[in-house]
Amino acid sequence: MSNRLNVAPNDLSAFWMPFTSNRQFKQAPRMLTSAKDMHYRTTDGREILDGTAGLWCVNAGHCRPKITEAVQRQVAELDYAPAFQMGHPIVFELANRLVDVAPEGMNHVFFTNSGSESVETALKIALAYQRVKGQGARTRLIGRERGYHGVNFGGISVGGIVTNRKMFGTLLTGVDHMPHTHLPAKNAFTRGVPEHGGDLADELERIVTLHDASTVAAVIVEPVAGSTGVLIPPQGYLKRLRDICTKHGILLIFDEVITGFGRLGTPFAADYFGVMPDIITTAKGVTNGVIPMGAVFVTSEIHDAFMTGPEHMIEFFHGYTYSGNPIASAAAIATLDTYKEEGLLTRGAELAPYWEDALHSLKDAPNVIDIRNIGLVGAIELQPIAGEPTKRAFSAFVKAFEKGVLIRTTGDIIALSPPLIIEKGQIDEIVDCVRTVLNEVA
Ligand code: PXG
Repeated sequence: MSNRLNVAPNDLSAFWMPFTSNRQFKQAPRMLTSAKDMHYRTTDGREILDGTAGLWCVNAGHCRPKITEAVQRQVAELDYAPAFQMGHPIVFELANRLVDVAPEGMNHVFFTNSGSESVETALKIALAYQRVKGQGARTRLIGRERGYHGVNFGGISVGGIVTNRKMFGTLLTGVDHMPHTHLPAKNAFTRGVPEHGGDLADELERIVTLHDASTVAAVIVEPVAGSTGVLIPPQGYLKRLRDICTKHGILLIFDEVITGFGRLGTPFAADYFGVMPDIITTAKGVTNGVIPMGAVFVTSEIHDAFMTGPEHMIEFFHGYTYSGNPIASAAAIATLDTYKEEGLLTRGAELAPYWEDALHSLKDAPNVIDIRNIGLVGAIELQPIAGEPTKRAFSAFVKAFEKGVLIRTTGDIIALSPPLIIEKGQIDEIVDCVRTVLNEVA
């Protein structure tokens, strides 16, 4: 059996891989067989330094014993319990533990299985909330260009990534989009929060005026856009969005699927920016990526609005078979324990200056047209090869993997988001490798 895990399977065609160039991958597969702390191991026995925390989720590093043991214990004790009209103690404990680390006022949690489901759940809570408050005409949702909110229909409707939308019909109706905030001509090579572009929040006021506030339910944004290449909100931008939403009775949703659980050096991005939304979506880091789980946080104001009517009635017609699954819950509690014991929800703040200097040392590397950083997130934007967009960055990704470092690319942007346990020497290793591959793909 273990032997089988150490060789490449001889037929790769059955598995239709997600967000992957299937034909190219299957000609030269990159296979991972095990992991420990900051490293993966490949089928050919090489160690790969994880510069991306898996897909932005393995915040505490890989195969952490406490989490592994919690999952093993739980699967042997209570594997599954019905999620509707039944409960099990672990998920209630988890909800309390999550509320403790969440921003002030986020007092209730709805469980899902992924970031995409958290987004659908948040949008549905927002629409239903407006309706239970007697504001049933508020049915519009506002997202942002270049926003990524997962791959389900609500998420791609409010999302702003063209390739994720254009094949899939007319999507949700009643959705509008604010402009993105990426202004390289003004903000290139900014360290941390960019100076220019805060006034782009006023576009929300314009859109709300166009549709009339009485028709708008909610605005959803990633506080820091991740998938689209690490777009950091300009100074004052998020606060202005908050003020406009408050003024017009519109709910503000922060999609913290990436920024939640310590990525910016604070527990949540809402803490980092000092701006409180009404709803926060999370997933990924909630279980350290070990078992699928998402969690949507809401204020008491929102939760309590649903707790009316006859007590035998279901208050919110929504939920998943695996909402608050016992094994995912156990993984999440052990993950929160690990974060707490090792101070990981704030460790990014200590490392951020070193991370920032290391990344910006790449400024003079070939074809680098912008570098962005915040907390333990970074992006290096490359000049595309003329007529062959994405190719330069993808070649850099493949070469870095061959040299033993996992990076992530989107378009011609290299995105980095290592586990929060990274050491300074490993930051140097990632940056040195990126420098080497940028020379090779020049
Ligand atoms: N919202 C945000 C902000 C995300 O970043 C999702 C929702 C969807 O989560 P699920 O669990 O349904 O995938 C995400 C996911 C990348 C990358 O490399 C980013 C994500 C997923 C996979 C890859 O940028 N973000």
